[in-house]
Amino acid sequence: MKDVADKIADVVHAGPAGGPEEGVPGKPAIASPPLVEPVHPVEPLPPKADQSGPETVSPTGQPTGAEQARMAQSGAYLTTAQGVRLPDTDHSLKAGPRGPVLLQDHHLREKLMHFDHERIPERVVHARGAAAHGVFQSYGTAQGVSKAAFLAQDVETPVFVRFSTVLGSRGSADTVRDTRGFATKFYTEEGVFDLVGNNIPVFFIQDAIKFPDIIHAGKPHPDREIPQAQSAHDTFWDFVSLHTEATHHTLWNMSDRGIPRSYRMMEGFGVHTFRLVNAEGATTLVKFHWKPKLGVHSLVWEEAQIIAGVDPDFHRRDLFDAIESGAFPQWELGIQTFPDTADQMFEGIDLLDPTKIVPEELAPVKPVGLLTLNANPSNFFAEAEQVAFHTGHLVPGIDATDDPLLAGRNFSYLDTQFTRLGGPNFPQLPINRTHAPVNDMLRDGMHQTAVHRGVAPYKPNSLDGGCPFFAGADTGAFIEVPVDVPPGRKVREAPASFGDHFSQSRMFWLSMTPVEREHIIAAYTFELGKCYEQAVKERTLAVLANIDPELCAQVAAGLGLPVPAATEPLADTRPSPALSQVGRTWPLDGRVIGIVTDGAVDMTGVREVREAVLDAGMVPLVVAPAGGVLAADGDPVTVQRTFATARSVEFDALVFAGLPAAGADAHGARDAKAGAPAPTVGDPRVLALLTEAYRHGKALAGWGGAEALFEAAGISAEEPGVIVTDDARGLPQLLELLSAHRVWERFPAAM
Ligand code: HDE
Repeated sequence: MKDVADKIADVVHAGPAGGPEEGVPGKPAIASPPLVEPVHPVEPLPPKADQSGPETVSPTGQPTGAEQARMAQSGAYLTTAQGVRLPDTDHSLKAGPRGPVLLQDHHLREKLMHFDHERIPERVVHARGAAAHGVFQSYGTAQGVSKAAFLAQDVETPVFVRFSTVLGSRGSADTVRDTRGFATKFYTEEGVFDLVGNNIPVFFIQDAIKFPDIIHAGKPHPDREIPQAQSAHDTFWDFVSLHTEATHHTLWNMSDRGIPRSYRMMEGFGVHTFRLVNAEGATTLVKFHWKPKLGVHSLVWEEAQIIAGVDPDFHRRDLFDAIESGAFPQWELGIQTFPDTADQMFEGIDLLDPTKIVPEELAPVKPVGLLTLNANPSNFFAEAEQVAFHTGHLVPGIDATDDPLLAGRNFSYLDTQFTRLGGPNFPQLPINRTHAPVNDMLRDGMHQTAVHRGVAPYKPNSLDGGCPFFAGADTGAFIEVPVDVPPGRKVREAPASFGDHFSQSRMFWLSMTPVEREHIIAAYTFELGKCYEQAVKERTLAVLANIDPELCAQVAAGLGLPVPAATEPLADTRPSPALSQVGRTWPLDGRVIGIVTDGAVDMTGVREVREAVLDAGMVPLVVAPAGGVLAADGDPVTVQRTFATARSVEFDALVFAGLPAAGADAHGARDAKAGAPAPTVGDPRVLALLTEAYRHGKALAGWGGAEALFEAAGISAEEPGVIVTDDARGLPQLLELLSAHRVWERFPAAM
């Protein structure tokens, strides 16, 4: 593990302060281009890793693999799009150096034309995201319930996963309070299967027809187009307080689940109930879960807000750095299975209602395979931006149910790709292309890149020898499972069971630990505190009264409003402990430890802590008054953050490594190399690091002047989560604290 963590430390930077290690490891240094190109360059060598294999085309006539890569970029000369070599791209063609630009400059015209069209519409929802390639290794444990080939024993399937926020635009911050998307494309041997899920297991609406309403309400106000990527505004709360089926999802958003610590530490859920079909044709209803190996962890709200300013790309960077360094994030895919009964209910829970979960205590999640993300996109646009997910991309063995939300999604996702990707041929884009042979008889259309062969793209035909042929009835997809369709009349109505909007909201609330409840209360108080409309706040309080009187009373107190009475009897429901994120311990891989030093007093201690952090699979970042390399007494120690560039939110714990004790020369001491003021109890930036980390429930350790520093910040060395030792030996205790994610006893000091 040490190697991996060491690499993360390097990737996680070098950073702005970086010394000689600055830059992205793994990437060869790019030499500055010569100012004057040689007049007669030698004939370029083939690209370094020559991927040109035998020329291959897919069954649809598209180039694949190496051939495809060659089409993107080849040769060492700059050319036009037509492949004509260019001697100059810095000057437009003019009638004399000061003369007018000439219309005949095709290179100028082509260059600007292409640039002007570089953007495609961003996704109408989930516009902001990050993605990675990986592999799914199946355990074979789902074989009994699904005949899907990728779920058979020990099958390895390439995957591409895109994580996202929902409301913000493409350039918005990562750490906003929002639901997160968790969409996975499985390139199975039987075709593409997309599992397009979220990090919250329920949805705001039960019927797809309400999707534009909830999204219009959550997006910025139409007149001012603010706020960006926020739910803390009137239109959102107006809608969810009137449309109470949104209560359960909104409560999850207001919980710590709305501000994940990392994409690597999020659960994922398919949300809807799907139907599995096994080789014998027997059906089982199922809910999909992704369980992160690193556990489920969140930021605290103040941390999330600060990060949105100091590092808006926090989640994107975290995912990229982890993968780049070899700390590959992993999730187990799990399934909850239910008998496929005529009523599609389980223990009184309507399986077709996407605002409901089935508690894990009632239906355990059985692991069926392991997802490992092991490669970053090599081109963000081509992959993360152009990937097109669709709930209708199903393979034999997995089928949709009559969940009305899922039905609407199956209809909607094709539509969005026409606008976003410019036509019906988006499945031909490399990232969307199936790894199974394609012979689809779909032809022509905008951006057709395949050169189809044959003369008879219709069935039946004799001119192409009847080709392509049908799959056997038991192997093909979209063979409808012969389930009964309930008889009924055409109505615009929902079943009565969909009318229960509060019982599971109450279950969620009751399942939270006290500290998680505090966070929920603070979140509602903050969000509603940002609203202007009194009626909206009052109506939301009335909704909260139907979840829990304490929740309602506390939020009302925060808003300075009277506590309304519940309009419905409180649901008699039992908690589901599996919903809480607090109380368990988790692996520490990839956690980031800040080691704050003055660069002079105890460099041996700094080295020891750094080593121990690496040994534990975590990432040590040395924080010093100025950048560079500290080498006062032996092996050099690279500074990754300076007091100017460090902010507590980047760290999971802080170690104050032998800083000068109080009373030492507070501002006069100088770092030997950089000549910067040494950190002492007096440095306000060190105090800010400390007090923020304390408020956010982070473990703190130190020796030397640490105790004095803690005291100056009003933090007693006796408190939980504070470790003061004589030297660098406090680390084992620190690791124990970290495995619980935060020092939970310290709340409600921070929210
Ligand atoms: Fe989506 N959703 N959605 N959604 N959704 C899109 O498709 C839509 C819903 C989810 O990383 C869009 O390609 C409707 C539930 C994710 O590319 C769009 C309805 C869940 C992503 C769309 C829903 C999701 C999307 C926008 C109600 C969780 C990002 C761009 C019927 C289970 C995928 C695009 C990515 C994206 C429509 C409801 C998850 C517009 C109409 C429920 C993770 O087609």
